[in-house]
Amino acid sequence: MKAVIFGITGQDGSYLAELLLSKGYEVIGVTRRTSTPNTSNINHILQNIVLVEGDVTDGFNVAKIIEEHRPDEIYNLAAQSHVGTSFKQPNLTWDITAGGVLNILEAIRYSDRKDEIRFYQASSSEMFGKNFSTTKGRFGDIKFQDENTPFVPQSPYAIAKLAAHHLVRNYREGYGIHGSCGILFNHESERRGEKFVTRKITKWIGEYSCWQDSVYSLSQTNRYETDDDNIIINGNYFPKLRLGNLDAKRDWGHAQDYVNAMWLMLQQDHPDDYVIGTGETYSVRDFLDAAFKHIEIDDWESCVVVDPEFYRPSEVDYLLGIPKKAESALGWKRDVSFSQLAERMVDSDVEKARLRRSGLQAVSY
Ligand code: NAP
Ligand code: F7E
Repeated sequence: MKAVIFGITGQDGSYLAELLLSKGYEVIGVTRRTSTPNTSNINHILQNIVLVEGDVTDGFNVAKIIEEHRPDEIYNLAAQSHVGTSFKQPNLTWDITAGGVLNILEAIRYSDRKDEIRFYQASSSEMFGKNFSTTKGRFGDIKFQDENTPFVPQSPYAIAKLAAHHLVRNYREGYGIHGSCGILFNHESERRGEKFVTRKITKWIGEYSCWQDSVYSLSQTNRYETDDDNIIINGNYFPKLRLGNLDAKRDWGHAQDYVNAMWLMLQQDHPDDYVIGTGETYSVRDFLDAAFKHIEIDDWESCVVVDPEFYRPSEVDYLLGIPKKAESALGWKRDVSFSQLAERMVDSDVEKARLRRSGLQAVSY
């Protein structure tokens, strides 16, 4: 089997490539030209995959890649995927996140292998926006989202994703394309982009914990104080962690579990859309609790500054995905819990910070 992955350098692309290689696939990864290397997530598998240069906004290029490589499966993970950035660069977000999908669908539609190709589109829980469904629980109403919850997107990113989602449905119904959409709730990992809130937190913890060890080791008598923006130990300054809305609630899983769902969707005879989530929701505060607890800090409030810079013009307050359909139809289940996720991310970032400080950081070519 042969698969093309658009977005292979990202978090999900790298885990999906590993999964497909483990199943014996030939993997073709599409990467954009960048002025400095950005293959750190896939350096360990570069020998086993074929990388081709491409950009989903270039329709001719997309069609040529599909024509030349003749894949059985195409996974579109390419996107301008940062919600905050989508408010600052809405046009770019639209071109990549919506327009890019149209380019892939058109290439499949006109391919002589249209009926053989199976297509996965990375839809998002952000499409639900402010909306949720409710059900009666033991202690009152429970709010959740599933395949029947109507979409009310709240950002240029979510609107672009929803356009793409409807395009896939339209090409499925209109042209018989085998296209499935995974409506994935937040999933994170040791490879998560550093500007997403979980990784921003764990990266800060990694750097801080190494800095703290090094300044404590210089003196017997330690003096810990803080000012508005810094933590000060023995006269050495470390900038506090600056975050936005700490009350937003998300359904956070581990990316490794979620790429398995993508593959399972394309193994079905009939294309369909599936919600992938954990059925649990936690606030940014809860993530801070879990992550700081792992390095034995209870009062993370003294390390964090709430900065309006990181607030969004419109926020998604509450996400909790019910993956019942995926569990019963695909046999999908997640393995990594919320606290395991936070702990794995902290451990990885502490280790990375140690390597950076000791000058042993892995070099990427
Ligand atoms: P990510 O780490 O930001 O990866 C995005 C990938 O898209 C990167 O490989 C990036 O390449 C590539 N890309 C961006 N613009 C491109 C373009 N114009 N042409 C070709 N490639 C382009 O995102 P992720 O977390 O792995 O998520 C994968 C997909 O799932 C995305 O579509 C995202 O929107 C969606 N999604 C993510 C989540 C989540 O919680 N992670 C949840 C729901 C849906 P560069 O390395 O060159 O930037
Ligand atoms: O924000 C709040 C922020 O940027 C989570 C993408 O993968 O998942 C992701 O989108 C929450 C939001 O992820 C900061 O306001 C507070 O409420 O980590 P995030 P996201 O916006 O949920 C969905 C499913 C996708 O599809 C997307 O591609 O955290 N928050 N302080 C902050 N967020 C960021 N980034 N930075 C902060 O300083």
